[in-house]
Amino acid sequence: MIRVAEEVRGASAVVALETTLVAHGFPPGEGVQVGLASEAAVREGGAVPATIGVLDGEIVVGLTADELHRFGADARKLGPRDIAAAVTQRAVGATTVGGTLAVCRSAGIKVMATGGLGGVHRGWPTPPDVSADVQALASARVLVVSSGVKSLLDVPATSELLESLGVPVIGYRTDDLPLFYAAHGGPPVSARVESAAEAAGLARAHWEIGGGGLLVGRPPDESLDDAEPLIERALAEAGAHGVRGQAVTPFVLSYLHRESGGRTLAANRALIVGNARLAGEIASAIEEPGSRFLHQPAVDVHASARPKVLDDVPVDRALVDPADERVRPA
Ligand code: PSU
Ligand code: MN
Repeated sequence: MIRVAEEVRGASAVVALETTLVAHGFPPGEGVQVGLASEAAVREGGAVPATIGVLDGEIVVGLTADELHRFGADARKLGPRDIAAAVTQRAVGATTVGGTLAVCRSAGIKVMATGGLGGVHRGWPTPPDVSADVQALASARVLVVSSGVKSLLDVPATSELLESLGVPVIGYRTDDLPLFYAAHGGPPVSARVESAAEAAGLARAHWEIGGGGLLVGRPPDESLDDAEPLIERALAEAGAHGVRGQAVTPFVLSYLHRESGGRTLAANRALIVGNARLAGEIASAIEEPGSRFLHQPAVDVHASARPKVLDDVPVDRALVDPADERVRPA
């Protein structure tokens, strides 16, 4: 049921890429160009790209360029719940971040790149729309590089949900989560890294202690700071047209691309390709022996979690009865 391209099978450092943005994130024809440019960027970063989608009754890990051209606007959008149906019904299926992560889990791929993660929609619980991307990320041992979460969402609520689910939100050379088009202004990240190697070390440490997915937020190189009023208009327009569920993102993106005179389109393309390059660098660094030890103090969770007053208490006693120790310091 899963066909893994030969080059992907033989590679140690692999970056998964989704097909929803190819099929539904850009005007016809342009998504494929963005997909191919992302693949080239992964290679520049030092890894092998594996673009994922469903074709002819198979989950394909590592689509060829010819196959990628079949992912047009009529492709089904596949979250994790939709993959099996697309396989058995032999549909052309474009995987979202969540759908791609579900495939990464079975294929053993550790890094993925995208534009923006899905999350909690504005106005929750009306509509009660939370992207399956979030749960998929929490449960897959995959590091996702994005420019934060999609700007049309409730970004602070999505950040809170990621914390609840134990997903580290790492800022790549930033202290706050990028807002997709805008480089800054999101909620604070849970840790900041300065390099791909540092991100790789942090991911390996997270997985060593049994953790699942991680989000690395990379700010776009050129910040588009005036998109917000346009996003609000796009969402109002979507509501007025009764657009719901999986159709919201494609509707809003094409509205923005049209109304901004192509500025959001150029920004979206550039940030996706930049994220793919960084993901390539991180994937290749993850495979370096010893990357876990590059920044060991930053992941010494016990040291930072222990209350100050317990600093001199032997570790085993501190763990047995910390509350008691606080009253009667040793
Ligand atoms: N970000 C983009 N373009 C996109 C998406 C995100 O720049 O097309 C897609 C991703 O595939 C993401 C999906 O997984 O939107 C989330 O959709 P939903 O909110 O319906 O789960
Ligand atoms: Mn949704």
